Amino acid sequence: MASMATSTLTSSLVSSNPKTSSFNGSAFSSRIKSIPQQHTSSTISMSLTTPPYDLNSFKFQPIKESIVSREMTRRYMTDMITYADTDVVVVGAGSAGLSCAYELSKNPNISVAIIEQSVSPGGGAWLGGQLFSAMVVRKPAHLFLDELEIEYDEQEDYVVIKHAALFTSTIMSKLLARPNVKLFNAVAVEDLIVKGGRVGGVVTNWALVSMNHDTQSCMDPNVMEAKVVVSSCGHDGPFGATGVKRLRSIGMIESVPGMKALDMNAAEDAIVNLTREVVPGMIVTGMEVAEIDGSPRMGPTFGAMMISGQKAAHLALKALGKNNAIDGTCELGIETPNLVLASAETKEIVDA
Ligand code: AHZ
Repeated sequence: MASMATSTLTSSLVSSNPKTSSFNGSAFSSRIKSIPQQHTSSTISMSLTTPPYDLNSFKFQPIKESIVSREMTRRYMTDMITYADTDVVVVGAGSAGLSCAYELSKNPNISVAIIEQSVSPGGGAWLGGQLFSAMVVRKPAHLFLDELEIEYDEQEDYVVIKHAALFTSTIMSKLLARPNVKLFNAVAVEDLIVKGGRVGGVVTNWALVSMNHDTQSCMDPNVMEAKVVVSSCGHDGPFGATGVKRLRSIGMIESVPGMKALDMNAAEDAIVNLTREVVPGMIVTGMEVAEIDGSPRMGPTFGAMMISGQKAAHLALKALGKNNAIDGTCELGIETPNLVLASAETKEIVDA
């Protein structure tokens, strides 16, 4: 697979001897330090009462400014090389995109690049609705919260997380710690790569450049090839529904009618049911689904974003020829490190 070739390239960059290279930074392997996933209350109180340093005479280790620059540049450029050809690109890091990327990242053999135009990933999921904090999630989507170990106030048919930011920060912290995931924030998807009727990746640019094309002479974009693209750009707005609007303008789908007026009950079921591979190589999830299908919006209930994201991940696994919950070849919520290819036929498409 091409991603294996790039991994080899990456590991040769990564393993370059810092003493003999011009980078003068630490080898990447030195940054990998295992951190316990869960703290018991006793370990937390211990670390609060016995810090390993003295606040009255605190002094940092010295550093050279150029090393800081090189550490950041080397890692980012290495990520760009690694993810120039990736398994799945997720466009948009809102609640749907993050849920999709989290589910996909459970398979350590799949590389996942998340592209988010904003500096701040999370989309609309930092608040519950309007400016209120609480996030309402209708059952049975609370099972996804159980998996993420997010606390909630349980009611008969729904649960309430005390602050939407608790969901967003928790899923992000678990997702971004995984070695097969890279978030490229402040980067916008401007276009799609389409070959032979199949979406084969995305065209990217720094978001600030994308927003200022009319003030620049031509500034060409970059590209990222992907075996599967998941579009989770949310509903219409300055950047919203980018994926499906582009599919319409290049004639790959007929229309983008836009989301209909609010109906929570109809909307959430519809979003999950309509989450699908809309054209070969491109899956749509979250509120972007409502744009393409003209289904209602749900307003401030977030369960459909999570489950639509999960479904998009399993559709992507299916397209990659991996075990998935759509075919019933793996279960939801289970990490499946030793996946086998589902069919020789899809393997041929994926490897080609
Ligand atoms: O910045 C966007 C946001 O973070 C990002 N995005 C959009 N276009 C992009 C592009 N390149 C890179 N071209 C792009 N990033 O996509 C993210 C979308 O997140 P969101 O929270 O807006 O959408 P979602 O579908 O994940 O969640 C929708 C939440 C809503 S909207 C709603 C209603 O209006 O009724 N109800 C809910 C629960």
